[in-house]
Amino acid sequence: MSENISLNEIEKRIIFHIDFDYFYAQCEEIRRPELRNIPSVVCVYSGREEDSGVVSTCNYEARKYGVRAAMPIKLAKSKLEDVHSIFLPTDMPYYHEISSKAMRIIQNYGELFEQVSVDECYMDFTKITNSDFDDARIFAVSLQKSIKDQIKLTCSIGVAPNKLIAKIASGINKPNGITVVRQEEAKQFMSNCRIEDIPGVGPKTSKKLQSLGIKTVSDISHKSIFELRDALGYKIATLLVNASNGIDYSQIKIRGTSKQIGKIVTLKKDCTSFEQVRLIVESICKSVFENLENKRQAFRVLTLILILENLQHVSFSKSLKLHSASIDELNKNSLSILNEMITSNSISLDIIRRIGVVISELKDISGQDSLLNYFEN
Ligand code: DGT
Ligand code: CA
Ligand code: CA
Repeated sequence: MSENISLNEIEKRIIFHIDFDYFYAQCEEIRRPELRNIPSVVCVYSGREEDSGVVSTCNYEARKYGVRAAMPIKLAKSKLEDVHSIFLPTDMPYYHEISSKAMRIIQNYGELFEQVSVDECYMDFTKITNSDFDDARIFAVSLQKSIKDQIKLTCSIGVAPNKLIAKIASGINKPNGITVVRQEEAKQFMSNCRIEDIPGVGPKTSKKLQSLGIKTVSDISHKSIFELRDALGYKIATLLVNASNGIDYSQIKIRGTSKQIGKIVTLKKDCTSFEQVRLIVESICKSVFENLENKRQAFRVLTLILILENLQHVSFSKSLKLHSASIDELNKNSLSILNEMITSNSISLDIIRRIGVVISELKDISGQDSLLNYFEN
């Protein structure tokens, strides 16, 4: 999880973009399941007159009648005048609560995580899948299922070699869809997109491109950055030429407390005793701890991840009372969490395929003489 990754590593990445379906309207359905089969519309009322304001979002039932985000409420009502439908005001604190729960489930998968809005995030699944797109698809299914089972929320997932394509891909099979675009399909995938599908391309850029005779993503891919630079500026020209070739170097931006250090290993052979599992966990902890020591940091939250034979994913997190930079504490807690996970889920040791340890809520330890046994005051 170093900051400077090589080109080779960039090419092997597997990035997920996860976008919750018809988010505010779905949140309303979660607490009022009777809304599920009727068109429901969540609105921002301006308060001037009874129906003044705009549609914030609506469920897919309402979309069948042509209702869309940003549409005046009056127009939406006229589209739904012959059907039984429901119009509701937004309840942001409640949507944020659902969002936090879902984001926590996603983060528990234990890799690099970046939340971009209340209903969207990116996650790097390179390590956990060993850069294998078939495994990634199974993970996407499992992730969708975890969120659905735990909070009844559906989402759509784009799986791709970079953030740009993952973002576009998540919008393709909505709702509850998964779209996988492999590295070798990236350029072809982009050539099937419209220029406006590229995030960051607005009507202004679109117009400028038109005036240069550029109408499709494919047209852009035949240009050089140099040719587009004068009309669009270096930054946008670079973004567009790269994007049209299926390339995007941007990295997952880890913010604040979501910074974490983790390692997941694939077991070379089936484990038959807890002793074997213990040795593996201790060696993972050793490597994670070395990383922590190098960064001169302490951790507070510890997550154990088990990936089973069928790629089912079991994880459990524990928050320590105080920050710690002790390898003994890391070992001791990892083993007790693991023991608890195995027993409470009745997991037979021989079906464990991968084991991961992730520490998070990291904190710098500056001016400490010894990193060992460091505790926050
Ligand atoms: P989708 O297409 O299934 O992802 O549907 P949404 O509703 O999740 O659409 P998205 O992802 O573009 O937006 C996420 C939330 O942001 C959405 O539930 C409500 C809010 N939102 C989106 N567009 C607008 C808008 O034009 N005005 C307002 N006030 N809120 C919006
Ligand atoms: Ca959404
Ligand atoms: Ca969104």
